[in-house]
Amino acid sequence: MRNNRRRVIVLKNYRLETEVIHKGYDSQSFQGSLTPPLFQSSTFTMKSAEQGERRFAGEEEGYVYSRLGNPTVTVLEERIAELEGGEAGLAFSSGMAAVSATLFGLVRSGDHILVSEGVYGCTYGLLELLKDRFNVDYDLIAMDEEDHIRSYIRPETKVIYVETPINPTMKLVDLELVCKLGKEFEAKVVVDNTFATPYLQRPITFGADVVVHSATKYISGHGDVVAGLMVGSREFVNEVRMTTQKDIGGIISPFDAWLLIRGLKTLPVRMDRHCTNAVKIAEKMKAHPKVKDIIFPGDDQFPQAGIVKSQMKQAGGMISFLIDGGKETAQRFMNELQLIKIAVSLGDAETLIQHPATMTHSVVPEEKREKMGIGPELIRLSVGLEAWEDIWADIEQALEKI
Ligand code: 4LM
Repeated sequence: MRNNRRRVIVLKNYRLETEVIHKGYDSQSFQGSLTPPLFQSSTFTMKSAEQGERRFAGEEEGYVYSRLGNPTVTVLEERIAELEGGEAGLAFSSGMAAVSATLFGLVRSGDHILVSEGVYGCTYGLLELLKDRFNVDYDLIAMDEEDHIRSYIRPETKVIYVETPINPTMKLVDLELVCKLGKEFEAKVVVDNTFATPYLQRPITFGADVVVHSATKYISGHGDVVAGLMVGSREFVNEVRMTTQKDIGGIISPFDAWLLIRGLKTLPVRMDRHCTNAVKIAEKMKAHPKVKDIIFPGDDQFPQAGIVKSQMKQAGGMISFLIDGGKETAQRFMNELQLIKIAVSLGDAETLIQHPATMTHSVVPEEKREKMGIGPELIRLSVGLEAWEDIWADIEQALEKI
């Protein structure tokens, strides 16, 4: 059996804003349908038993079964590969399916993973699972200083895994530095690009080997899909497709792929709006006496402003902030909000707010959470697409009440 994907006409040399709309799809191959058709089919019929044999033997291209490939999913995979600047893409049923299939594809028992000092709570859970059940060790470390990173690299270090910006502390990782060390020590660099998206940051252009996404977030953009994506070399993507994805099975449904193709078309315009709204909200928050601190890469006093400049187009739409008074005050503030929704996830049209210590990162033990910078005062805001004045008015009225 081999990778059974139908080839579509490949468009070349367009800008990202054009590729999000056209890449990986030729309408004339699909009876002129402007939008990619939804192939809502679990399996694909063969003309003959011999054709079935040839396809399973990998001697003939063509779709076989939707766990191995589906024409709607192929459009999405080719599109995300182009946007990230990688050779090939792979779609999954969730961000965690993408993260787990990638790590299972890269490590073996006895290996070590070096991880940025902070990752999404379930990624932390996966690292613990790998450690407990499969003897894969890991270290969560600050990746600011080259010597510090070097001191943690061992002969068994096979992967450097980073989020940048980190969820939810908004710290950044210098991708050029990390990729340089990855090459030197022959460790694969995996970057979770969920918060930035390829519109704001393209890790492969800095030398990263693999990019993963929770496509549930900005890539979908509409809060109606849970999905994941991965981009890397054709060799690695094919290997994952035919091993850790095929045999563990975390594939995307054709309908969810179709929704992501639709969502991607507006990614650049949505991201511009998320970013400009976030700048406005951050400015207002910073000036408010009840806000103790904000952590926002777009703030001119952000300690890693140099990294924003060197590797990001804009600072993104996520703001973390602290208000005095611990968990109770944070929760009281959230309960006073009227327009802004209390919900995990991010990158949707609606502004969302959550309390990482008790929500997305509650699985991380308190001591490690504190080390990552996730205390009870920290609140995470995903700035939506509404009028920024309305978002701010809601925050302001809630702050007045605490
Ligand atoms: C959240 N995040 O933070 P799925 N990588 C990053 C993430 O933020 C997430 C995932 C992977 C949140 C979900 C509730 C940086 C998720 C995992 O949820 O499996 O698509 O992605 O609010």
